[in-house]
Amino acid sequence: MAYELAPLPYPKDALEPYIDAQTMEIHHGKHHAAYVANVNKAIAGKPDLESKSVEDLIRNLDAVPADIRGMVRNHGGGHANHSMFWKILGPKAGGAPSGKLGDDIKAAFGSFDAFKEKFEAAGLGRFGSGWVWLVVNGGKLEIVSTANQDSPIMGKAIAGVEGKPIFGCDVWEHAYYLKYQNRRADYLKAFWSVVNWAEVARNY
Ligand code: MN3
Repeated sequence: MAYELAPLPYPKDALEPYIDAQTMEIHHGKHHAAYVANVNKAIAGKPDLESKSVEDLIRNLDAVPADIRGMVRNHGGGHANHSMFWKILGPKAGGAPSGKLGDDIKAAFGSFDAFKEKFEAAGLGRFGSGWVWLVVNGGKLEIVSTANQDSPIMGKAIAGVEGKPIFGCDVWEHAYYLKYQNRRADYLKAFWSVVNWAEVARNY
């Protein structure tokens, strides 16, 4: 097996009341687990692909045979995206980023509040399933959104956007529906209370 599902870095109820334990259990234990199982299945028996990190695998989808490219894009993307997602969340988190990241967010977006507003708008504006990201693109911080399990690291030709993601928010209904139902806006507002800015700063 090329990839494994890492355990959540905190208990499944650690993000309550913002993200509920049942959502975390199903999201990590079922959805993310399925992405791992399916990308492993797609690349099974191809050691040149199995030896790559999942990020390297999805960064160069041209190197993936056409008959499994769609599976690798969706499930490899899902594995990479969720692996980052669990880490940029955490209990006793939230607040505002400090240091260079905090300064650069203010410089790029005007203020931390203006940044949050723009990020939430991008999350709300994603029709259907996808992600909203903060990326570094050409040395600049940008907010972008992708459909399905596409990642900005797949590049513009595939994902429609590019850049190195430093954090993102999953806006698939499976990320919030049990607690928030149709209220994606409320989920996006609650998300700020569980962002682990120390981890985001490390990614930056
Ligand atoms: Mn998800």
